[in-house]
Amino acid sequence: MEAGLPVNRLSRSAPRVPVGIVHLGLGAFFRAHGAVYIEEAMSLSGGDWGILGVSLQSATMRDQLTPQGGTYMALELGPEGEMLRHVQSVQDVLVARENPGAVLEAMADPGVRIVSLTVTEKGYCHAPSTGRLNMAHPDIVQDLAHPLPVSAPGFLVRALALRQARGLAPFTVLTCDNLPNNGQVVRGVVLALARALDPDLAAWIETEGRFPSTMVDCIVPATKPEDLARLEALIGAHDAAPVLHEPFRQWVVEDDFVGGARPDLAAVGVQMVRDVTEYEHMKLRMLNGTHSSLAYLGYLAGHETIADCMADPVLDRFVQRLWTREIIPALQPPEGVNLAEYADALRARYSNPGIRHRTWQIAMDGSQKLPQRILGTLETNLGAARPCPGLMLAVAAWMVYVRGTDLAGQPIEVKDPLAPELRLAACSDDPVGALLALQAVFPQRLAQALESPLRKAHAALLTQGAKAAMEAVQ
Ligand code: CS2
Repeated sequence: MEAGLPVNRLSRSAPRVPVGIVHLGLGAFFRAHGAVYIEEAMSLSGGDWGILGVSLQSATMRDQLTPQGGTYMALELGPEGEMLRHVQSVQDVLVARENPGAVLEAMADPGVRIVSLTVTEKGYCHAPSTGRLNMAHPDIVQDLAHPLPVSAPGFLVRALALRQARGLAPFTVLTCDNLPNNGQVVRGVVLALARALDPDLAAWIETEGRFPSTMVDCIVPATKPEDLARLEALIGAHDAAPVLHEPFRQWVVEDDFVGGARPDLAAVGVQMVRDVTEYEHMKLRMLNGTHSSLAYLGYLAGHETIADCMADPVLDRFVQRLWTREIIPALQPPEGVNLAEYADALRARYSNPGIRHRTWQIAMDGSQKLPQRILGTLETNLGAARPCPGLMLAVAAWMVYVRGTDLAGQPIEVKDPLAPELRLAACSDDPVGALLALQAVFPQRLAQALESPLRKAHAALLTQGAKAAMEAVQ
């Protein structure tokens, strides 16, 4: 581009498609993953599966995407090169906080047959240690009292109520968040809220509703300001909301949709299965479990990104040891999957230098992530009397991280819905004991068993520092 010339804005080139899917939580992950698969499925097999994106809180995405006709660029960053795609499956964007009524009407539209979600772990308003709806959550308290909701469970329940009242079939609820048994979790929170509002509605959802579980995978770091300039140089137009992602992607979906209505996902490589549990466990424990371990330990060791962690031989060895000695032995592989090969592939994915995935970003919301990513593996290993000093060190690193100061005394910006409680506990005279007492994170039975090894790991971190403590793990 010559300096001084006005830069065009990215605009829609493909015709609009009728909306069949409302998606709650229009973040970078869904735009790089589900929205692309759905677009590919429509172009191969047709179907009215246009997406209406909904941001629950912020207007930013709507403000960025609307002038571009809902479209954006997805830039794939591979070790062998880059690939660009102009994604056009999102037709329109609404902001729930500004106009909850319009979102409910959209969800109740007869053409809509799927409501998908990426609202992050905390968006389900559940207790991470039990998976059950937290009735005392401020958003749930408000959604019980007011017909216009603010929470994701609130929108699902009120929209399903409209559909029931209008004699329509329910939509399929397709959760794409990194929770174990994510379909069961969302079904549980929806039914709990519906029961509290209207038992007839709850009974209808229980029999007619469908909540397939899914396993989703693609590494999509938050888009950074420098990425916008890079995209502009590549395409010669301004895209306010591009997404950057790795080449690898996987989507495993339980094939259980209301009336069988869904895009032809199998045609574009989505694995349609009867039961997703083993895939979910594998991915949450092997990928997300080591991601979180590297996030806390890597941050404390001074590493900015996952790729930086992998370039450090101490962390590279440490993460391989986590897979082979602690995580794989506690897993049942999905049929036909070799977990050692899966670990090798993860190692290569983490090392991709094109992907600048910050440890700080992954460290966010640890209270919502630890149970399914790490504590489940610890529990299985404790039951089998298998020591797991590496994962203990990772949990201990989280305990240091959430106090809000690193090992050199520098401040950390801790993002977590429980941040104030975590900080109080982590800064008390007995940080390990006080954090283990948080039952929303640690089930009581597990807290007891974890106490002594965690005290040891925590002390090792404080006295030796992160890298020496990782090196000492045998
Ligand atoms: C990451 C995930 O931010 C995080 O917590 O662990 O977003 C991870 O990149 C994806 O689950 C990969 O599929």
